[in-house]
Amino acid sequence: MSLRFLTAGESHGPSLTAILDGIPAGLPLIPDIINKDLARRQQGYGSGGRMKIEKDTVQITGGVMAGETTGAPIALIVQNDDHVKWKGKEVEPMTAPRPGHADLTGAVKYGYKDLRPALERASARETTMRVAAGAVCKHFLNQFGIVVGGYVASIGEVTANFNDVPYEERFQRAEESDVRCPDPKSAQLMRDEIEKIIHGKNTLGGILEIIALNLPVGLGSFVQWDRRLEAKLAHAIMSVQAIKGVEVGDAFENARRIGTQAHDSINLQHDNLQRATNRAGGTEGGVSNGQPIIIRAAMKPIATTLLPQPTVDLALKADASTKYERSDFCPVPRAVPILEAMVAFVLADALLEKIGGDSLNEMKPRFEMLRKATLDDLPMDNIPHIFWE
Ligand code: EPS
Repeated sequence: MSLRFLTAGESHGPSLTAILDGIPAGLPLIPDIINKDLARRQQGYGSGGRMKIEKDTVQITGGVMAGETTGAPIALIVQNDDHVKWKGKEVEPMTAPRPGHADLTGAVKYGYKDLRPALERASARETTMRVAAGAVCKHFLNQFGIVVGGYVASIGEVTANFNDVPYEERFQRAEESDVRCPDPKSAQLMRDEIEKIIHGKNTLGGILEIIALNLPVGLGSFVQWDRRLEAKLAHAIMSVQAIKGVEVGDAFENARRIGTQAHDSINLQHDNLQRATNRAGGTEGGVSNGQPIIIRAAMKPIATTLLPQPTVDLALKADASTKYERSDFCPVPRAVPILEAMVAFVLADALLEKIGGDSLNEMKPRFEMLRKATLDDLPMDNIPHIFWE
């Protein structure tokens, strides 16, 4: 792995931290680039009350000098404004685990005597730092013309229809919508669904699409299982709280198609190899093929519901109902920048693995020299040879 990042911090602790290690020197970086995505993560219809308390802004405390990365680990900190209300407070014991959350598995695994430590670290509040680190990765990819964007494709039973809309326009339209859906008609229906769910004291999930454009051919590899690009993408996406499924391209639809209708035929346009479709979603053999990367992720309705759910109180040793503090009703729109961040991290790492370099100046000429899917770049010997001698 060329690029690494770790996060630390609790949902109601003093602050959240990330260290992003491996970004080359010479990338201009100011907090505003990160703050823009942090603000996006805070917006979306169906969010809970916490987002009115927090004004997530980043402090860059390492790896950037005079507005440019130095090649050293980038250290990022975001304060939790809500912490002052929690510091020194006597909190109620939490002994009734929420089904679907980390409360029970956390207590069994770590032997907690109260469920709060599991809640505090498993909380999606941690995604603040993924977005912060991911914003740096996105900005790094932008230097090579690579763009990562996303939007909401469905919420509950409402599925949007925007097949004819180009990707860049989808991203733009999504940002104008408080449910991050590029199709205004469906966006209204999604809003109605969320409103119903808020009144019903429940939660709602959905499907998100994350797209990467202008990627070179050749990121990832088939030579080893852990180097396959879609495997790394799936891992990163599945690591996000409440994401329970991931698909690359038409994966599930392809499972119903016959072979000759499931792939993207290769044809020649002048000297370039072209595709009429992108059912593969931008990877073949674990390697990027130059087509847009298309990822779909399924987010479950989150586990914290205002409506009580059956559980067991571990202190009373009896059947009980879940207790509610505060949470989102539908965090799907807010998850767009989080998944973009994870995709950007994987792609930035794959690009660094492919061309390396300690500075942006070293990388740029290497990037320009990458082989493309053209006849000129693919000379074949075209002579018989003896196999395995
Ligand atoms: C938050 C995400 C959710 C919020 C959290 C802030 O996390 P969780 O996975 O725990 O539901 O509910 O805020 C709170 C826990 C709170 O005190 O309201 C986020 O994305 O910042």
